[in-house]
Amino acid sequence: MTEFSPKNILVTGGCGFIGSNFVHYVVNTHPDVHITVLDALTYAGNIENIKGLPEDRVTFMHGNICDADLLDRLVPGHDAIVHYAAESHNDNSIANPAPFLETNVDGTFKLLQAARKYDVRYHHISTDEVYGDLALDDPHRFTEETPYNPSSPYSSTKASSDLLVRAWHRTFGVKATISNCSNNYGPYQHVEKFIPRQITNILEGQRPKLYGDGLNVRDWIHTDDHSSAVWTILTKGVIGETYLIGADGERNNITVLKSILRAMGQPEDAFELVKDRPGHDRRYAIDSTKLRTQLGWHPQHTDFAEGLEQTINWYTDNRQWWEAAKAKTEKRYQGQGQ
Ligand code: NAD
Ligand code: TDX
Repeated sequence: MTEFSPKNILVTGGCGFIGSNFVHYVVNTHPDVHITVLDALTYAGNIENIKGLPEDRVTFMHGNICDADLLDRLVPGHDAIVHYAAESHNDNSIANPAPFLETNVDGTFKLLQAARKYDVRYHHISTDEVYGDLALDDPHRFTEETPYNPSSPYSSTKASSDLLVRAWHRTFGVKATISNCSNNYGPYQHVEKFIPRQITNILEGQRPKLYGDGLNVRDWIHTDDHSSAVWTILTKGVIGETYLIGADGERNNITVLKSILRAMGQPEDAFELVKDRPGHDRRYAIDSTKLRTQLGWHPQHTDFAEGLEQTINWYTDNRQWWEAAKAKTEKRYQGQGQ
């Protein structure tokens, strides 16, 4: 197998949670690679996430992936696009779906057109949510063969974008791969998401908020393992293929919350049950056999208790990073009864 060795990568959404962790990962592990970050700095993007990285390794471009003229200026000269930029939060997609259609569908369309026009390798970051959900007692997990069945405005726009990628590969020969990953956790995750919301609630003296009965299951993976998987697929993946990324981390929400409470010295029952999310997916579970056996990837950060403790320490030590966003986010949740 000949490996692809990109030297000049365009990373969209590189100021968000997972994108910025990928930028750090590449800077730390591949000294011969230059990265251009294209990010619109929405409420979820923060330039602080890539601050301090060497200027000769990382260039920042403030802009929107829906801007085709900007892509015409930016894409030539890059040998790969890794597309993370998205509206990423299910609850927001229920409150206001429009930006999800624009960024996730139209933005992906614009990037695919640019990848096609300039013949640039394209890797598409997607989610396990495109497959819908599983029952708690279902013995199966999602595989690359599972039919698409998204539930929310967010996941349906991600599913749409995946289908565009498949069509642009088949019809126009775009050199594309797709990865669908499970729930990530780690540093730089926006406080609207489950784990950071609960940690920062406790740090602010508020009780954590659990949706519904708290028995919904998510398949947790450390964001550094997501980064190594994406790098593996970008460099060794077969063009036109989809790879599922997961680290066998299934846990229900109440178990995760009790682990956070224990680790932060709180009683295990110090939380509130709040209104459930409409259409709330019950369980996600990834079978990542294809990625492991065909490309030789394995997760390294599978000690969840240790990863959680590091994440708690990061939010404890970086209050200035999240305090402003926290106030706005909780106001929004309050309006939704959550
Ligand atoms: P995030 O919301 O933290 O970051 C998104 C980033 O994209 C932000 O920096 C934002 O400013 C930028 N952005 C948004 N709209 C843009 C636009 N129109 N043009 C340019 N930049 C724009 O998201 P995340 O959690 O880091 O997710 C990144 C990607 O990974 C998404 O594609 C998401 O669907 C996927 N994903 C996320 C998870 C998860 O657990 N969070 C799991 C699987 C896949
Ligand atoms: O306050 C909360 N209380 C709660 O019980 C929040 C914010 C969430 N939850 C529940 C809902 C989910 O069952 O926790 C679980 C995780 O919720 P989110 O962090 O919102 O993640 P989820 O909806 O599972 O989607 C995430 O993983 C897949 C990312 O946000 C997506 O971008 C990714 O595609």
